[in-house]
Amino acid sequence: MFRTLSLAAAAALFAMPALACEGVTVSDAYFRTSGAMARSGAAFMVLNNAGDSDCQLVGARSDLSSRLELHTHIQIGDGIMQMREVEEGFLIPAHSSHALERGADHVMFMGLTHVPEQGDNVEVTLIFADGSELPVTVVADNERTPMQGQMQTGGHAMSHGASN
Ligand SMILES: [Cu+2]
Repeated sequence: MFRTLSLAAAAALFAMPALACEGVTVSDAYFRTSGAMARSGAAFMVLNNAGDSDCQLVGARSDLSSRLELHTHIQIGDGIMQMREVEEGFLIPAHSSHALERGADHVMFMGLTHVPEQGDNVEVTLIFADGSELPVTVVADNERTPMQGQMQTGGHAMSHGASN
């Protein structure tokens, strides 16, 4: 009887919607410190999903901070942007990508154990909803402008970049 129940439970687990993340890779990753005392920082990157299933990024960890959060920026009126934690994380659709970029979604490092120098490598482990993890190396680059890399549209991202 007990065994039958266990098998049923196992079957139910496998029947859950698949959110496989094995096809996910990261490109264009960099890290910026923020604030005069550089107490915090943020990582930006493009998450590419070559797989057949959607994937959800739900968290991250790093030796550089004991508290990493997934954040986004929202408009609170008059062109003012504010950071908010996104507890459900970020969707990376199958055969598509999701950009973490200045003035939008990012991985927030609250309270740094030390301040990385320009060009230093920051090791971050991304955690996905399917339980898998992806270690990525993010280069500290405080000199990078928001318009470098992927995003080439509009000028608004410029004014919000300073908060990160
Ligand atoms: Cu943030």
